[in-house]
Amino acid sequence: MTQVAPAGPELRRVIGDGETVADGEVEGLGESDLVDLYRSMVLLRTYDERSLVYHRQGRIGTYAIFWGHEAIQAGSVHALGDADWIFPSYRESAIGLLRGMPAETIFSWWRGHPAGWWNPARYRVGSITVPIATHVPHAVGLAWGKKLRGESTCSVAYFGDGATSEGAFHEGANFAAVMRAPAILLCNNNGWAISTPLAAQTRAETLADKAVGYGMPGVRVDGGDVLAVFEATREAVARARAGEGPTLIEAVTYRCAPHATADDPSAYIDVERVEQERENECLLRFDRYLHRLGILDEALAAEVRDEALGVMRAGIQAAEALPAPDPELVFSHAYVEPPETLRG
Ligand SMILES: Cc1ncc(C[n+]2csc(CCOP(=O)(O)OP(=O)(O)O)c2C)c(N)n1
Ligand SMILES: [Mg+2]
Repeated sequence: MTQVAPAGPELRRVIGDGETVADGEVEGLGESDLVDLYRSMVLLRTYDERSLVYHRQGRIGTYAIFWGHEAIQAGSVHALGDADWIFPSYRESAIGLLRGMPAETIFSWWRGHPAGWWNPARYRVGSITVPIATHVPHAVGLAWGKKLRGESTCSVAYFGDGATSEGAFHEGANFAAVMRAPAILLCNNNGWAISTPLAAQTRAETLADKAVGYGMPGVRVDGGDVLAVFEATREAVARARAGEGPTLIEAVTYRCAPHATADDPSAYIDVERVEQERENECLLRFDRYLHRLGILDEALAAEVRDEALGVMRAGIQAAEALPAPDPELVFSHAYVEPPETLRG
């Protein structure tokens, strides 16, 4: 039987704190699975930290930081099958790395280079969506289509707390429930929609509660606990494959970084809270858990870190070595007949 460490009335957790809260475990996850999960988290963390540096060096454009959200991304992707589809928002821009997408491709996306476009079918990863929540109906439509074809594939849409106030979220969630689409709606509740706090966003007590209105299960997990996210997603995937329809997962976390590199959060953020949350961030928690189990030591951690750094260095170099794109491309897929003002 799976054990879930009790901590907090509703938030599901597996990882303890090494002191008063005991560690749980997830049934079916062996040592090598745990190390794989760790590798994925380090890869994402390294991507994110390097991206901030590359932005400051002028090597990529405005960048949406996901520091502290790696557990949500890695935990959920590891619970999927290879054929299942991922629909990321800008906050999950590097999630394709977990599907074998080259770092070069994602760096190119942030550089505004066409080499950053990919065929979604190749990795089963939809394009990075900047308009809030518009990919929720896409993910649900794909899942429904797969169901109509008799395939057992499911899809996951990633979006934020702010997205749950959007019409597209409502349309997607309602449609998913009505059609019993094999979709997982994964909300990263990081407490902020740019400078708007959750309390100014909704009167709902929890975002998982919204699931009730659509007639689907709503699950609340600790978004800093990679194993809790994994387990909740695995259950949602099993429901989807069994024909039981969609699940809304609310992964509760906290945004410890600016919304994006163009944002100055000092005007609205609670600096003390950010410091507290940074001390309890997801990678550190999983790192300590693996140390307690005797699965991870400094040598392995250093090897994983170095490997990820190597991937990033090679990725940015490859992206920078690409020839400049043809400016005509901006227009070539936009107009059958370019308007007079654009004809040169
Ligand atoms: C349809 C739409 N409206 C407004 C915006 C501007 N905008 C960009 S990010 C953002 C906040 C989104 O917050 P949330 O859904 O919580 O995601 P997070 O940034 O926290 O990951 C807004 C309103 C947008 N990108 N798309
Ligand atoms: Mg948010």
